[in-house]
Amino acid sequence: MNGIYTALICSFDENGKVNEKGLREIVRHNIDVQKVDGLYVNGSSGENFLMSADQKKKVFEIVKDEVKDEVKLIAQVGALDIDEAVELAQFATDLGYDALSAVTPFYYRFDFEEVKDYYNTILENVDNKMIIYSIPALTGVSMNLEQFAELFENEKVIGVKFTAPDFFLLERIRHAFPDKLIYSGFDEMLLSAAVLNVDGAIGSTFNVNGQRAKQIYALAKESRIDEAREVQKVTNDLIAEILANGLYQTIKEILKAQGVDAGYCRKPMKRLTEDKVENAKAMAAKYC
Ligand code: HMN
Repeated sequence: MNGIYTALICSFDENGKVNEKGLREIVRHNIDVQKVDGLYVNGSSGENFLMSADQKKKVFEIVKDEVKDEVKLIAQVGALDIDEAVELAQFATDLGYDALSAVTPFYYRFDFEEVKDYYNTILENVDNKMIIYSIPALTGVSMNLEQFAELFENEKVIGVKFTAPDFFLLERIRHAFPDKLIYSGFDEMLLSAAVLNVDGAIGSTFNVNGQRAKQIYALAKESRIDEAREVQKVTNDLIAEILANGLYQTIKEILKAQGVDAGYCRKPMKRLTEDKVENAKAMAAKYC
C-alpha cells in the first residue's frame, strides 16, 4: 500500500450529476499519464461531503470498474451519519477496495471517546482495513500521539493520512509506530514528510502533478535531497498558482486543457470566471 496516491477529483455535469465518462477519463489520466500508485476515492477532493450516499456509491462503482486491479484503491467512507459510513464501508469492501479511510467525525466537537467509538463501530461491521483521515484544519479535530496510539490499538487500523503541518507530531508518530502506514496529506510539504520517512502521500494536485510527486518521493527515499528540493520548488510554484486561482476548479480546468472531461464542481462551489479559466490553461501549458 506504499506510494503516491491521487486524491481523485470527480467530474460533475452542469447540474451536479456524476459524469461517468469524465470520471473514467480522470481515472485513466491518473493511471496512464501521472502513473500514480493508487487512488483515494471520495475524499475532500472528490467533493465527498457535497454528495448524496447514492452518488458516492456510483463513484465507488465506476472507479473500481475502470481500475480493476491496475492500481491500489482506498475508499473514503467517513460521514456524519454513522450508519451511512458503515453502509459505504461495506459497499466499497464488497467492490474489492484495498482499504478504507474515514475522516474524523466533525462539526459537533466530539470528544476523543466518541471519535474512537466511530472508528471501532465502522470496523466491527466490515472486514477491511482502516486508514484514519486526520485533517484538523477542515474538521477542527486534532489528536495527540497518545490518541493516535489508542486508535492504532485496533489491529484493523493500519495507518493515517496525516494532513497537518505538524512535523513534530509526524516524527513522533513515525518513531512510535514503524509498522503503521503514514501518508502525507499536504502536497506542498511532501519532501519534508518524505524525509521523515512516511510511507506515501495522498494529494489532490497529483491529478495534474503526480509525476513530479513521484519524483520527489523517490529522490527523497534515495537521500537525493538537493534534486528533490528542485522538483518540490517547481511543484510549489504550481500549487501556489492553483491555490490562488481556486483549488478544485483549477485542477479540473488544467485537466480539461489536456483533453480530460473533468467537468464542474458541485454547488455551492462556484464556477471560475473566464480570467481564471485562462489562468488554468496557462498553468497547463507551463507545468503539464
Ligand atoms: C482528499 O481527501 O481528497 C485529500 O487527500 C486531501 C488532501 O490532503 C488535499 N487537501 C485538501 O484539499 C484540503 C491536499 O492535497 C491539498 O489540496 C494540497 O496539498 C493543496 O493545499
